[in-house]
Amino acid sequence: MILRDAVRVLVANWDGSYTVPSRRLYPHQWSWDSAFIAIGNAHWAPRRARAELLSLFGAQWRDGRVPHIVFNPAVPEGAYFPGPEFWEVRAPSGSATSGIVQPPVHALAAWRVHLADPDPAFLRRIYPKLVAQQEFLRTARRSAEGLISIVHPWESGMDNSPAWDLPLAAVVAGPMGVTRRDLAHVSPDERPTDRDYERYTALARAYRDTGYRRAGAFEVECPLFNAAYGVAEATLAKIAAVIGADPAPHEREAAATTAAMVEHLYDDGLFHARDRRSGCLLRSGSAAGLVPLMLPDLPREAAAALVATALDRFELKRGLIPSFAPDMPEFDPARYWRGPSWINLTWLVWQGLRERRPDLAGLLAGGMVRAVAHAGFREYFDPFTLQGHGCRDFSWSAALVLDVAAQHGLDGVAPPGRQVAEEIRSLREAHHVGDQVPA
Ligand code: 2M8
Repeated sequence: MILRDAVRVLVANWDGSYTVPSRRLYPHQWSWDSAFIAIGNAHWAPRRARAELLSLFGAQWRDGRVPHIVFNPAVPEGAYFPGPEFWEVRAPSGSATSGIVQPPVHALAAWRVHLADPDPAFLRRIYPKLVAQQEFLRTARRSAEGLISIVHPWESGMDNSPAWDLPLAAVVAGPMGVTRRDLAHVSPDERPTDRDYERYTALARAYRDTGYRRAGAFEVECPLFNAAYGVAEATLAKIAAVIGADPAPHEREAAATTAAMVEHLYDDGLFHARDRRSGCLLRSGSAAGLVPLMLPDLPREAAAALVATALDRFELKRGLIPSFAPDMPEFDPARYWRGPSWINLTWLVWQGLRERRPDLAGLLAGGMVRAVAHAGFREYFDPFTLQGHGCRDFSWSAALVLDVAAQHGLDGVAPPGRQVAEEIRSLREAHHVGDQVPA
């Protein structure tokens, strides 16, 4: 059964204190992957879920930044490019890391872990780390208008989105001079091109050469990233209330973020990225623009317009959100972030619809379960045929389907039936391993 198989994937990808996204393609710890994985693990292995987040935050930098990769020293340098020798940096803990970040979905993850298995001591421990993560983004990346920018497509998590084609074209890059490792595991037509990789590498190298301080040619305000930042503040307010801290500053910050996003990034039924250099909206058809549905105080009219766009341009009724709108010429149902559906992106939109439109949330819950039942825990899926693409046994596909099943059952009907609840309970007992929470 699906839930048992999901746990099998997560057990196989567990590395002692965190979970690799994929054994071969991504053999280290990734930042937002760990957040999604913790959300799924919370239902059957809550200690493991807490360990996952705490081990990621163990590599937090002094400036509060949470690096997008924490490298496992036991994995050979050649197993992943760009590895630690490229990034040339260590966290205060001594771990080799990258120097860029990913969308801050970790406060939400910590909260969901707490809801599944209440533990105020865990919340007390992780709260200051989550606050520091937000503080880094405010200090290093926020404009006077109140929006956070990213300095590399990898920071968006949607690395190869057509939304980045224009700003990326401004990056001057020579040949990479190194071998890509990803193509040893996945077909080239499902991954970025060499030209993209040359630019990714040039940008990351330029940022590294400023000591990870100054943005290079690429600086954009991404709606998914800003929505994650705003949701993190709204969630920190809830966490603060549980641990006796003051929720008010977080509530104010969340409201200000939503207001700035609506004022500067919203147009015509979708949120768009904005190029910090030119000040221009990067009007594309990226599903990142639907993620602000998660903002609790998004004005009603904007939410209704996003729902209409999701139904119309993103064909929500099929049950999966394509990463890029199928009505756009750049749409490609199989290539990385240029069209295929990802479970995490669909999950984020599902999360944004649960209270607003439970009927549509149910369709997405059913769609995510159907995709993995059809193709297995693949990295991404053709939104029309459900054909699986990218790597196999991908951790967040397994983790988030577990979460969806725990909330919605396997047929998209909330609350889940007795059978699913019992299945999850039995998984919890069968796998209740004594994982150690890092000191
Ligand atoms: C993908 O990104 C990495 C670089 O960070 C890569 O292509 O090598 C993205 O899908 C990203 O969102 C994800 O976190 C990472 C690991 O799953 O893989």
